[in-house]
Formats: sequence, structure tokens, C-alpha cells
Amino acid sequence: MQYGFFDDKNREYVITRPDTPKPWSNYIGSAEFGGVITNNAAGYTFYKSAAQGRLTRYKFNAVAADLNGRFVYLRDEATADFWTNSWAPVCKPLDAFKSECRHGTGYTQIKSTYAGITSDVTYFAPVDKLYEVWRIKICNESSKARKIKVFPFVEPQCNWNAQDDMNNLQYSQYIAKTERIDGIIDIGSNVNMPEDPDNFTNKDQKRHTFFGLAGIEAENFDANLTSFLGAYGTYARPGAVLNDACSGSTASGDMPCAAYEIELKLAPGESREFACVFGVGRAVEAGREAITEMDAPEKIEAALDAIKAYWHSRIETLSAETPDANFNSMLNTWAPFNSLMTFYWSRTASLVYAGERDGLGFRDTLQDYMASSSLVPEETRERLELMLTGQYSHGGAKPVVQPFNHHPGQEAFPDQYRSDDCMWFFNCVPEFVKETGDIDFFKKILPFADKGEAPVLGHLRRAIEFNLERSGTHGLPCGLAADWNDCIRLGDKGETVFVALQLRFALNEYVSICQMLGETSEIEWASEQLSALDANIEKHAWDGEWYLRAYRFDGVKFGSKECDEGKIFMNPQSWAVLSGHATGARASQVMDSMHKYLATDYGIMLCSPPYIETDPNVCLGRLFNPCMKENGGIFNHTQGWGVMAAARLGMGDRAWEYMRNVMPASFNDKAEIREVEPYAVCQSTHGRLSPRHGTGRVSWLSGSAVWNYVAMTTAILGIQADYNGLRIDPCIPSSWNGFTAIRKFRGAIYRITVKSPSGICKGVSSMTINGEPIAGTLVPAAAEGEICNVLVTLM
Ligand code: IFM
Repeated sequence: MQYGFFDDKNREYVITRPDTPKPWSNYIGSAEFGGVITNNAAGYTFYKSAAQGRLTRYKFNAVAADLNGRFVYLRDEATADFWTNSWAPVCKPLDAFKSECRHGTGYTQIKSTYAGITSDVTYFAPVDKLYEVWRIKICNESSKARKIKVFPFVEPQCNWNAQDDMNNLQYSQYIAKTERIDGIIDIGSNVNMPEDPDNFTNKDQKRHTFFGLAGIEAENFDANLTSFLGAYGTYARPGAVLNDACSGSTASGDMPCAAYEIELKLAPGESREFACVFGVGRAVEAGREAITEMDAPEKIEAALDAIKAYWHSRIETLSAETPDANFNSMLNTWAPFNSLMTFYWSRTASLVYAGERDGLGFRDTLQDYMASSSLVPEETRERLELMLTGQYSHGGAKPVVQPFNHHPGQEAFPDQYRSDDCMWFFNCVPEFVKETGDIDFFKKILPFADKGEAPVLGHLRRAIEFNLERSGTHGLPCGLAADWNDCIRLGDKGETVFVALQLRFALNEYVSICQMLGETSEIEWASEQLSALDANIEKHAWDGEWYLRAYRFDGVKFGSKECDEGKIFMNPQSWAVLSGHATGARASQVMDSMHKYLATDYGIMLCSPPYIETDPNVCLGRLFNPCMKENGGIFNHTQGWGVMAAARLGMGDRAWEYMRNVMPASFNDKAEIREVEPYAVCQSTHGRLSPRHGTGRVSWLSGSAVWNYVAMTTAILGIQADYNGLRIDPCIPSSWNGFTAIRKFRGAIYRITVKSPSGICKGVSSMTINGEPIAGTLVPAAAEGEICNVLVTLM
């Protein structure tokens, strides 16, 4: 079933049926001020942090028609019939209500026609502003004069702290104070307390938001939620809309809202345009300023164009035309946009991440830089430096870095460490340096979280040492609190094959970096460690047909043919190839095992069979229903690794099969199966034994975004930044005869044409740069401003 289509030209996804299987969401705004919005205008707004700067309410865990958000109600004065511009929450019959939602990069437009009235609302937050705009256009398409009332409505929080607003009601329901000043609704929180602007996480300070109108005057307003909805009202039937009038209510304690009653008299064909502005600050100051900035259609249009340009400039490092339209739609817009949303909002703000967590999870954040390095290198630098200072002087990492409250040199030690956390440096630090060409970054001195400092290269060495020093009886790194998989219980003595393979990858990268920097003794040291580790992996991690996953402290194995459940895990197989431990026939064998036991039409399962009988102290994944999430679900975070491993071995059709099976756009015409947005990744998909095999959950913010993008760009298209230039080594399906791409790299532009006239998947047989033949796969870095035409032939 299909609910919409990709409008690639406008970089939009267009939803033509509003009754999507789940709310299909998008992000507006930017890293400072943003919001989540669904195709039915549900969602919420946040400032800096969805946990500590939550400005409006959203009902998590609710059914789709009963969510709250940014609603624009309309009421026909002649018939008393009313509806919302978005189909929900009022949900008029779909044969009479037509709508189109355009989710774009940083904005969402919802346009509908009902009862001869077309309403068109575009939601966005202007660049560098701390407010959002709802541009509202109402047109009378009928042949008679109409009197239409419009009620824009939003539901601010009592407290900006998401948890407190949800749970601590005996406190939060006494702190709101709303009023209308100078025509603008001012929503105060804790107004009797002093301001504390330098301490963002202080939830007990005075704060204000505003909701104002630009380009129109209101008849009346409501600023008390109960007054607007009615004591027993609902979002589908708010009392004020039913009764045709707001009441000028304010809140002093209890729950705030912000709504206006606007009357429009429209002749046939006549339309009106105005805007609502909602943002941070006092009504009389920030509110008035926002209204002035948005008080004319041209100003709004210019601000909307600017937000489009802002996001487009951040997602067009690489664009490509391939024979696959779905791949193109993802690659050219949604995959990089999704990666950036994940970079900016980590795992804190979506329809599922409810503000219960804040801060930057160490491992996930480092992985996010795999995509952001090429998209927003300078912002990545800043964040990467922050994370490097979240590493302790012994090499281990703080599990979560709190950006508002992080003090390098003074951070206390956590109770537990995760063995994989610091290993991700070996993916993202080289990636960042390769993208920027800033080799000196390895020499930059940065403090550790607890004490002391070291150049970045020193941070990398400590990361390696951390795991070498915490190795177990088989000479493999110990699992500690977790080793990427949060559900495998290894403890301080259990050993992890996954991290052993990460460590192998790390040592290899370290050797390459040291070779480049001429650090001879370091090369020797790392090479020795690598040989010893390789021998241990070979001796203790190979299970005959595939690699083991881990040893528990008592020797119990994970991912062995001896196990009844969790016989084989995906990650050690893909990482055996990616780390270079498995090569040649061994590599083919592990890929075949992975394919045979774990691959499905919707992606590769994390392990199989799922845990049903096993003691939960062995695998906590058992708490999930079989074939969901870590218990044998298709964990999408890992799918890119499967694609990359297949591509590494030149298995173009296999890599493509894996890619296609997890690409959201592949399910655009099968939305009833995947259910979640066909333009956004999701954290996991139900695996083979789930009654809903193929259903996706937890969309948008996920390492899946990042690794899928990396797999698309560097594995399938094979366009990869390297220290000295751009490497081009594609691995495409045999059905493709090539592709074209444009890559921006260190200020130069590379126009790349790849030809595969005889269906060869991988293997560059010739390459020319501006017509000149060059050996190998590396295009040397061009000077800034230069345009390089690169022709690559696969034979
Ligand atoms: O690796 C973790 C991630 O950090 C959080 N989500 C689950 C993943 C697998 O357990």
C-alpha cells in the first residue's frame, strides 16, 4: 500500500493519504531550536534539549488520532461544522477531506481542502531564530461568501524539564502563568523564581515562551488548556471550537495553552495569509520581535527559502544518479538529512525518544560522526573534541557526555565502562581527518575527562591500551558493562569477540596513522599487539563455520554451534571482514554463514535463534519478544556493516540486496508492512519469528541512519575520503551499468562517472582525471575551487 511519493526535485516526501499506518514525522528547525512534526501536525518543540528545554507537550504512547501538536482548527460559521487543517485530530471522512503533506528539509507543509475551503499551513523555524512559524493561508474555493473561524492552538509545558512536566505534577501544575500582553500570549514557567541563564539545566528558574499572530488580529484567545478544550473536551472536539468562541482565559497554575480565535470573511475565491509565531522569550520582547520579522508574506517566504537553503547546503556533499530511483531519493536527500538529525539530536527527541534521556551516549555519538564528518565537518570537529575530552586518562570513556555540564579534568569516574565505547574513535577520527585533510588534528592536545592531557594520537593509544589491559583468559577484550550490544551480559571477566575485532580494526588504523606521522616505535608496538591479538582471535573466536560472539565470565559461549539459542550473531561476521581478520575463503565462508542463517527479505537478523529459554542473566535480550530488537530482531544499526562487508569482498549483488532490503524507500509501496516512514530509517525491524516480520519501529534517530549512509556512499558508490585524496572504488549490482555522482571534497568538486559496460560489480580497470589516465583508485586531492572530471570504468 502506498501513502505518498518522493518529490526529488523539491527534496520533499509528499503524503497523499493522511491515515498512514503510524504518524509519519519530520524535523523542523535546527540544532538550537527545533521540533518534531507529523503528517497530522502532531509533535512538539524544544530548545537546545528535548529533555531540558521541552517547550510543548506531546502524548507519547498514545494512539495516532489522540496526539497533541500544532493544530489549526477551522469552523464554518454558517453550518457550525469544524475540522483541522491536518486530517487528525478531527478526522473528517476521507472522501470529503483531501489533504497533502509535504515533509521537506526543516519544514513541513500540510494543505487540505474540505467544504470548499482550502487551508495550507507551513511549519518551519527560521535560521538562527528561537521561534517557529506557522504560515497559514486560507482560501475560499467555493462560489459563495464564507465566514470561517480559525483557531490555531498549541499546548506548552508547565516546566521545560520533560520529566517534571510529565511526572512531578504536584509541583509543575502550580508554576505556570499565562497572560496576553500587547496582543501576544506570554507563557511563563516558574515566573516567581530568579532567572539563571547560565545554567540551562536549572529547571526551577523563570522562563517564558510566546505565541503571537503576525499579519492578523484575533477576536479572542485562550491561555488555559481546560478553558480551550473544555473540562471533558478532546483535541478532536475542543470546547472553544464547538462553542465558537475563546474565552480570554489565562492560567495561574494548572495547565497552559495558547490559542486564538480569528474570524475571516472570505468572498468566493478570496484568500487570507497570516502567521503564528511560537518561541523562546517574553511576549513583549522576543514575541514582538518575531511578529515584526514575520509580518509580511515576502518576509515569511524569504525565511522559508533560507531554511531550505540552509539544510540543502548541509546535505549535498554527495549527490548521485543511479539506475535505482529509491536509492537516489534516499542518498540525495533523506539519508543525509536523517544522519544530521541523528547527529544534532542524538537519541533524545522523536516520537519515541520522550526526553527521558539527555546527553551524548559515547558510542552512538562517535558513530554519528561517520556521516557528519563529510556533511558538516566543522561542527563535527567541535563535537569530536568534546567527546575526546570524555575519555579518561586510562583510556576508557564516560558512557554519556553531558554537553551542558561537562568539565574535562574534573569528571568523576563512572561505576562501569563499556568495552566498545573508545574503539569507535578508530572509525570517526580517521574519517574526520580524511575528510578535512587536517593531519595536524592527530597532534592536537586535548584534556582527558579526569586529569592530564595528550595529543589526539595519545588518546587513540590509550583507547587501545584500555582494552589490551582489560583482556581475559583467551586474550580477548573483556565485555565490561556492554560491548555495543546492551543485552549481552559478559561482565568484567567475560570476553567479547566483537570488541576483539574492533580492536583489530583499531590497531590497523593506528598503524596507518603512525606510518603517516612517521612514528616508528609506535608502528612496532601496534604491529606486535596486532599479531598477538590475531592469534588469539584465530584460536579462540573461530567456531568452524563462523566467528563466536563472546565468552561469558564462566566460559559459556555466545554465538556458537554448541548453543541452542543465539547460535550465530551477525556482528562478528561482518566485523571479521571489515577488520581484515577474515580474508579469502574464510571471508566468503563467514558471509555465507551470515547469509544462510540470518538474512531475511527485510534485513539481517542480529542473532538466531532468538533467546526464549536461556537464563536472562546470560542474555537480557530475552526480555524482548523473540525476533525483536537485540533478541534476534533486524537491528538496523548493523545493516550498513553487512553491506560494507559484502562490498569489501566485491559481492555487488549481495551488497545491493542487503542495502535494498533495509532502505526505507524500498517499502514506499509496501508501507503496510514496514509501517514507519518510508523516508526515514528505523532502529529495528521485526525478525523472522515475529508475527509482524518486516515491521519497523523507532524511526529517525538511530545509528542506522549513519551506517546506511556510509554504506551507500562509501561501499556501494565507493566514494571515500582518504588522507591524500578521494578514493573511488565502487561495488555496484551487476544490473547497473554505472552511475554519475558529484562529490564536494575539501573545496573542490569531483564530477564522477562510473561505467560498468559488462555488469562488473567491483574492480576499477581504468580511471581518468580530466582526461588523463591515472593508475589505482585514488584521485589526488585537487586545489580548492577546482573541478575534476573523473571517469571510472569497471571491467
Ligand atoms: O549499541 C546500542 C546503542 O548504544 C543503543 N541502542 C542499542 C544498541 C545495541 O544494544
